[in-house]
Amino acid sequence: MKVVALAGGVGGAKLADGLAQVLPPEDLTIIVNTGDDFEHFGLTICPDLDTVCYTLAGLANPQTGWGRVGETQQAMSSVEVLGGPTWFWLGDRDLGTHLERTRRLRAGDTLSAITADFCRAWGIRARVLPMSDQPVRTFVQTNEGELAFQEYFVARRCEPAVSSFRFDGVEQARPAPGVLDAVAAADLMVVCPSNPWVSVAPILAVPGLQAALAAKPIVAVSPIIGGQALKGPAAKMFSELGILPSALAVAQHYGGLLRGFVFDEVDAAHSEAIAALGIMPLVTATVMKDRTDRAQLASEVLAFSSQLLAA
Ligand code: FO1
Repeated sequence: MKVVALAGGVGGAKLADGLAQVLPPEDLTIIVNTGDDFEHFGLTICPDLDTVCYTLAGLANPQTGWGRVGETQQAMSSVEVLGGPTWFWLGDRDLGTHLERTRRLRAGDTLSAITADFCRAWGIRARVLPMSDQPVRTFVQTNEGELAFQEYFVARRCEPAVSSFRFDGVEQARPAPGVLDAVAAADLMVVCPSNPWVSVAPILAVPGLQAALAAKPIVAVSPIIGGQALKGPAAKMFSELGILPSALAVAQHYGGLLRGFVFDEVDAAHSEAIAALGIMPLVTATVMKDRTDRAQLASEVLAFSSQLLAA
């Protein structure tokens, strides 16, 4: 079964790793949000791409989910002594990724070509594609005005209340090479348990993506468990947008896009309401504490999807 996953952030990266463990590499493409990307110290930082790649390569920091395991902190410690900005912390090995990516972007290479080369170097066999080679930058409208995404997320620790989102540059963006072909060839699309507002929405906003997806069976995994996000501001965002955060709210948010929806046992009471939306529910354990849990959830998503496709 050829699978295309949409991912961003730590939860998305974990399920992507589960899918990579159980699918042949040639059957898996992961399309990653680049709306979180930004320029810092003159470098292009792509947090979601790096989180997905480090996770697939077994290089991710298990404590944070982002950045690299076994990091040293010499560069930022040095910046700190000099009074420079340390609000966005870059470990030494991670910094090497940003240096080399930025060098190649300046030399005229595309983000998708660079990502493919980095994946090869890191031993990642599934295909990882940025959603677009053109820059798209998420901005968050808040009660304190508009904030660039990392300013909101890291510098302000998601404290301001959100009212809407803007994906700057998205109208001019095109799907990265391989994205539309992968979607066209896919038997199944999986929306990973990523933040619907700031990880998945930017991908869906790339012109041509929604139209390509319209004909495809799509199964999403809920990032909301028992009314909370395991990590990040997804539940807080739902509340601030006037929506009670729940697995049902996520299913309603994706609505007609979905054929199936996978959500946690603690939310089993939402099954009927989700089925009433015309979306097939699957209730299972969705918390991924280790690599085995990731593979287990991925297997269940695929088995459930096979049933859906056969029905
Ligand atoms: N998140 C933080 O909360 N604080 C940081 O200092 C930080 C640094 C960082 C460096 C590289 C990277 O790839 C990600 C980093 N993140 C950090 C996480 C990241 O900003 C967010 O998790 C994503 O953008 C949201 O998906």
